[in-house]
Amino acid sequence: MDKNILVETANKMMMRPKGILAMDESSPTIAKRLASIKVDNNEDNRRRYRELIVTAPNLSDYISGAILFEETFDQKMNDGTLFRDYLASIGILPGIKVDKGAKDLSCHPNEKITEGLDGLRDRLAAYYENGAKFCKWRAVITIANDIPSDACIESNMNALARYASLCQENNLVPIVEPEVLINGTHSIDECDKVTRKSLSSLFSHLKMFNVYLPGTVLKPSMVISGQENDSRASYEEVASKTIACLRDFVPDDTAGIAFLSGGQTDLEAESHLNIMNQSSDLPWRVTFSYARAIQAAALAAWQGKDENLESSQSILIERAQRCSNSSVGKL
Ligand code: 5MM
Repeated sequence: MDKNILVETANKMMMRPKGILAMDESSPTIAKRLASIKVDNNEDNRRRYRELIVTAPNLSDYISGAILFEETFDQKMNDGTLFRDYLASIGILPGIKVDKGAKDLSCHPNEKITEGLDGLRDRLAAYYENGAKFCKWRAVITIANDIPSDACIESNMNALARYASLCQENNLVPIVEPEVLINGTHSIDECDKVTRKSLSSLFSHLKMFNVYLPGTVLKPSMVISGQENDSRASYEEVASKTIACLRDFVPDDTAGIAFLSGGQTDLEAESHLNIMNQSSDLPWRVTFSYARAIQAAALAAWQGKDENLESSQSILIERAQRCSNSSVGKL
């Protein structure tokens, strides 16, 4: 592990006023996204859509790094350039999602465990060799009756720590993503409790595995009411409870925080981030690593048609710019 390389990469990822673009939808997820616009889910259409994203004019003004799915990491654009090389050429760090997805947790109905540790060391060495600068692994925590269980939280946080230490051994910055899902009727206080328990467990596992925090980026969900809750908390309450929770569990020397949007509307995702960044004394950089809150409107505008390419790219850039402004509290 070379700490200087890790810190240099992490600092570039957290550069103001930028954030990280998540475009690493796995095969089942990209299938849903393309189905939503009635476009066939084949390799060429996945390439066309992702090429639309990375070639949006001036993307690198707002985006420091892009998380790719492994297919995209090894894929060529229409002119034969590898996506990963193109991103590097425009000043966007290429990263890769390395988990193998959230699978059913044995004997724990409705709970998931993220898989992908077997063989990970060799895969990481190859990704680094091929130009990846950082990686991502997502753990999923569901709030419902009697869940999450300790088994779900502990096993997922242990896997995140094992993944993070393997990344750092290969000079790749790990993005650790413990997502407490927004789905459900739970209150913001229930979300707060579960997020606290998850972050407490995560940072104790990271410590146990000697993960170097200045070379680690946290990608958390916000502390927020469930999507089906009848009286959802205000933007101000989400922002203040999220920051209070992070202050209690995230050590100051962590490289930075880049939120997922998790099904929030575009307006919610940008407003929450903007309010959080209006406090001047945060110990870490707090930015975004959104997928849907940057891509959704552009995807809907594209509809798989070349004639919609430019208008779709303008929408994508507007979303990226608004998220960038929020990441410095200037929306
Ligand atoms: C883009 O989606 C990522 C991969 O998820 P799947 O394995 O389910 O396909 C996901 O980890 C994403 O990076 C984050 O959730 C951020 O995306 P949102 O849409 O929540 O901002």
